[in-house]
Amino acid sequence: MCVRAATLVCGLAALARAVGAQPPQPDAGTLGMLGLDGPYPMSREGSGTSWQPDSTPMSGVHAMHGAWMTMVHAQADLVYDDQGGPRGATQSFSSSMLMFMARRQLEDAAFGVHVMASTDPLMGASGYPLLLQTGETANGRDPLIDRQHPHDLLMEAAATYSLDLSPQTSLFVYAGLPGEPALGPTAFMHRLSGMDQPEAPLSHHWLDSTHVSFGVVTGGYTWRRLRLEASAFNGREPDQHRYDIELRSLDSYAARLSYNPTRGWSLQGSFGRLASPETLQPQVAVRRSTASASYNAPLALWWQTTLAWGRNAPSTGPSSNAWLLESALKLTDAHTVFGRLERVAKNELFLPGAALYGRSFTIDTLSLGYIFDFARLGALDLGLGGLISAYSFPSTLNAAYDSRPTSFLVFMRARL
Ligand SMILES: [Cu+2]
Repeated sequence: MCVRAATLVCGLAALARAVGAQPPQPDAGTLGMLGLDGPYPMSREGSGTSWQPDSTPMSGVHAMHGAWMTMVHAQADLVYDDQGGPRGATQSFSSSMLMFMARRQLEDAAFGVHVMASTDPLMGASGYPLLLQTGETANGRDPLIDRQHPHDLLMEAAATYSLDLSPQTSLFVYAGLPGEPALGPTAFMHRLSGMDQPEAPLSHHWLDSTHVSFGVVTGGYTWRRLRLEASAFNGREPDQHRYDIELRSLDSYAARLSYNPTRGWSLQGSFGRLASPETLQPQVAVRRSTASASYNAPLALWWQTTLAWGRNAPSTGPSSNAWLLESALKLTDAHTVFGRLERVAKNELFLPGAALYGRSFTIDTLSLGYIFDFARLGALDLGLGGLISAYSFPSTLNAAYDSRPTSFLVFMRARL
């Protein structure tokens, strides 16, 4: 191996072997599948190159085709959305995600492919109503407010190559167009604690909004339960044209340290500098810091909880913080309960010219939901769910939002 690999690689390997006494064999978890980006259980891999706890159950359909292992995972929600108060709206929409992964074992390396697509653009450029949500644009001129932008048709097209230096040590590279840089926790629709919830978190643009970045290159080093990785990426948020591929320079960078101390825990801290994230304010750079912990409690079928913090420090204007506590508990094959509690400081709730334009408000929101998986057709689970959200904010916002708006969603879900 050292003949092929660089001296630095061999040096790191020797160091890792020296530090990690008696390296055990790779732990492939209960299903025996190894990750795309390193010799650890595949269940550890979240979105992009992020980690979640090793004991996270894997969904989807797995198959072997010669030296290739493939996995297909899909989810589609048909949602009736009723957001309360004067700024609320009702809308029916569907959101979906189709994920394909493939892994090929090489002699002491692995090659992996991630492809993810979504029919979200069909809901229209302005997405769906979501009270107090901000971020991105529908027309290239006005910011979206009280609405959640749709995701792009192509959410990820990435390849990875990981080189095993020892049974527990590896190097990897990941390149995606689009892809997800090493910034933030596993994205909300991929982490177990958040994927049952059919709406995006209000903290999306503090924690995981870079999950669809048009141009990402990441390199990293994994030693046992620790990973250090760094990315160069295009930090501009996707534009309103949701069917295209956007080409820009890799003007932004990020680095993340991930640690899974036990099978039930996953921790990460990350920092990134987004050179010009917003189309509408291209002159503003943002420094983003995030930290998160996810925990799988050994209760019922599974129970995952995530606590996350994110901070955006723009090059002009005040910094803002977001907190998220999110949990989902699968009691039986049929019954899942979930919830999300967030605190976010938002200063983009009003357009220029409004009296409250530019003012920052601390928003608290709590969403609680339940889904009943009533049928299984082959590998497909069909469910019916509901979600109710309540908010708390300064009374200055009452004229715009009412004092106590409530919102609800009902949805049908198919999941592979
Ligand atoms: Cu997103």
